[in-house]
Amino acid sequence: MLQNVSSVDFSINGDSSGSLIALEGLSREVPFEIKRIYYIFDTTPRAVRGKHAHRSLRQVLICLSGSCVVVCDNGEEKTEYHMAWPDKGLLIEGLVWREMRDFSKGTVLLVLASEGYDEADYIRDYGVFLKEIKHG
Ligand code: T46
Repeated sequence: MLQNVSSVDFSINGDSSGSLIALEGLSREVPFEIKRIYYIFDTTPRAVRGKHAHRSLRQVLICLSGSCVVVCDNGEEKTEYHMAWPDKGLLIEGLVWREMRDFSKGTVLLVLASEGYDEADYIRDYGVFLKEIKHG
């Protein structure tokens, strides 16, 4: 695991009729107040999304259906996370460049975010990302 990236297991409430996972903000699973929820779906097989970092946003990514790969990069090393389980989240905090790719058909990637949408929080240029990592 890279620094600022961690995997979180969710408890499943299940019985013979199916499963249910409940997530609340400010909990072990989601250690921030949830201010925004969005989901990515209808992706094409060769799509590569993300390609940015966030200055202060904290997020938990959950692959509800299908599968994809999230590549996280801290400017020195990259780690690939295989996402295919609705009971596992990927918590990303701090300056981490992320890319999402290898989407299977029917993938739904849910994201819980600590803040509303703010384009000023995005770093979309990899050179700028490296500079901010080095100089803060
Ligand atoms: C992230 C990864 C995991 C909005 O209007 N509101 C929103 O809350 C979001 C997230 C996006 N948008 C607009 C901005 C773009 O015009 O939707 C369009 C697609 O957004 P973007 O190209 O940033 O999507 P991804 O899949 O590359 O990245 C998203 C999040 O933006 C990002 O925060 O970490 O998912």
